[in-house]
Amino acid sequence: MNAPTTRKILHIDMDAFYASVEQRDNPDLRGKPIAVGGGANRGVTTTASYEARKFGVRSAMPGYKAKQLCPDLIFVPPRFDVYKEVSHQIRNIFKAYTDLIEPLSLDEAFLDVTVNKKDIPYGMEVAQEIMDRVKKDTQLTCSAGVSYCKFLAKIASGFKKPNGLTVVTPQRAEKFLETLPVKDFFGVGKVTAAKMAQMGITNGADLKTFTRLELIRYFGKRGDFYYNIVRGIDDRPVNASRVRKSLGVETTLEKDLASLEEISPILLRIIDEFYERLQKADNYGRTLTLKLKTHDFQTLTRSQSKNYFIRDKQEISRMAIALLKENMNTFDKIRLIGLTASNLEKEQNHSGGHQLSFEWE
Ligand code: TTP
Ligand code: MG
Repeated sequence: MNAPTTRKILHIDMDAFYASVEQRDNPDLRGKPIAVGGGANRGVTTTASYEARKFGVRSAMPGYKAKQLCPDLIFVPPRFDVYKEVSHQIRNIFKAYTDLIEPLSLDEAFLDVTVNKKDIPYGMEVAQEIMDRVKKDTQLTCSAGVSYCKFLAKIASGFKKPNGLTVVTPQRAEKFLETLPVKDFFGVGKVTAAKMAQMGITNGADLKTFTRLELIRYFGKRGDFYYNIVRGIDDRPVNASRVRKSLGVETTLEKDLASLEEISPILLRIIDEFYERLQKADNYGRTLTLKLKTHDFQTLTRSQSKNYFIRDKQEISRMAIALLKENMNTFDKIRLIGLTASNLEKEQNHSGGHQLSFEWE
């Protein structure tokens, strides 16, 4: 960990995000225990205000249970558009410092600020500036973790919530990890934590007594990861690839085709593949787009949207075939055909798509 190669990684996470937005926009809710979600009788809580958390109300808790724990709990329906708007605002603040931003959900992201647009030498200073700007622009607070790798930055951001800033230097990393309960390790879920407890592993120091091979034997591929992170080794880059906004399948035809009779069987094959793709991703869109490339390389796209996520294969088929039929007279011959779903359910990982644990594989 020589100074020149040491990265500066930030993890920024909004505090009680949906609940704080609701309390910001409705003064009557301030200082009160609120839960954002379906209500006492249906659905689960997406998140709770700090006042409600004192009673044990948590994310993903059934409404009736939350109400049992906190009888005065006020349920507020979610307003995803507003959360998305705030998410854009904070993303724009991040962009003033770096383009290496990896969003994990609407309210949370990794930033690599080793080299940053303002030439600020200390990660902690960047984090403090970002926290101040978030507060100023959104009237909301966030917490930040600063370290030399993603794993430690993520854990650090949760350390002094809300409105907290925690730095874990390379020098402090190993000691920090030794005392950290394994259940708080980012990437150790409940099942793994229970298995580790059975093996006598409760904190980082316990985990360290196992060899790499032993951990691989017990936990498979993840064992290797555990071996490394407990030693503060995590070289994963901040991955600035964009959040998936569409899912699609397309194929270039063996020869250019002109008639509905010729194109239809190919479209049916595409529909099969497309549907399989959506199922595998467990992600569906509200918009279906038919893409055609003409023999002279013009791209035509024709879309249809619904106000719900289109999950039914027959409906997808009907829509796709109708889009093709309606547009048969817009080209002579085509050389490529494809189908895309957009306005995806899990576009931004909110609600059902929230990323509760991190994936290493
Ligand atoms: P988190 O950052 O996990 O939680 P939070 O911001 O509410 O609270 P904290 O201060 O502990 O960070 O999630 C961000 C938002 O995502 C949260 O406000 C609501 C939503 N969410 C769900 O919809 N379902 C869930 O299971 C979780 C955990 C969050
Ligand atoms: Mg948060």
